[in-house]
Amino acid sequence: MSRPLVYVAVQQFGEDDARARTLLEDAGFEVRHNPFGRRLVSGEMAEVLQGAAAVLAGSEPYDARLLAALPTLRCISRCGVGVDAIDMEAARRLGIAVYTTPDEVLEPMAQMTVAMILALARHLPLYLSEARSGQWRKHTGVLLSEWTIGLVGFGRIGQAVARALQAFGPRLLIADPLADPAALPPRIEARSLASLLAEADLVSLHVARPAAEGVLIGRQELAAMRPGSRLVNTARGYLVDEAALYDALQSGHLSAAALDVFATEPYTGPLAKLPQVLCTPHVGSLTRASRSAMELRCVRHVVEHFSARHEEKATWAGRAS
Ligand code: 8YV
Repeated sequence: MSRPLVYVAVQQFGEDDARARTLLEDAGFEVRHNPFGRRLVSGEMAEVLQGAAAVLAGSEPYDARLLAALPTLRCISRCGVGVDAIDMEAARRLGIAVYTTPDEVLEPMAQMTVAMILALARHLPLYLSEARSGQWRKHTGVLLSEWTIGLVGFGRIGQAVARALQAFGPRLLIADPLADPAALPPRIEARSLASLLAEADLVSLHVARPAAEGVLIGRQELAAMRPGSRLVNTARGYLVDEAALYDALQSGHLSAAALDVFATEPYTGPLAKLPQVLCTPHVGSLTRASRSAMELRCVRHVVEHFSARHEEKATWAGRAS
């Protein structure tokens, strides 16, 4: 009887903290790691994941066809919170459990977002680029208390960002059709998306909207933003029309942007060349402490999934239909 195989698809695993790796090995699983040093791509996944009982998943795509082609797969444990790359309906139908690490991403995401907002408030991307070309120029910044900041999406991450921002005293608006305006925390005002875009000096995205629903901030929404305002996106790249954003920045209608996520990653497009744009490689949740906590939680979900269900030996060989 072979040991159940856990495939570690996430790229960084156990780099700063060996506890998750040890926990996985001590639990008796056979462990195989993504050897490519990059995100898995859909064309290779059916082969690479064949025989796996569980996968420690990053943001690579798990569509219905792939899931159906992996008959031994019982559990997808995301090292992260978004399930937009997983066909949840197919997973449910096929009896594949999906787990995420929602608590562990809150603090790093909030801190990354605040870091990006502060960077734009004080023109840090611009200084970086000007210093590199030998320019010594001063640009007057703002205190966050001078700004109206609009948070699009007020789930747990949006709320964590709002709490962190309140230390700096900006006026805070939120747009979220699921948020009850009567139940909002103090000093936070609800708006429609259109009103928020028209009022905010900076708009930050925190929505868990699937790619299939299309772009949220397109040419029209960018045009509706205040002249000179800014966009921060730490959620998902497909939420923003990147070509329209580039045009809005080039024309000066938007004065700056900070982007951690892109429609296609790794991103090599023109936004990265603009001096007023801060680009980071999808690292919003990546801090030493939070990564360790995410990895541990991610592994615990797998260990608990299999031990709680007292899996019959026979089921390792194939999913019961
Ligand atoms: C990455 C994220 O998935 O939580 C999410 O949904 O976007 C990120 O945390 C994670 O870093 C990949 O392991």
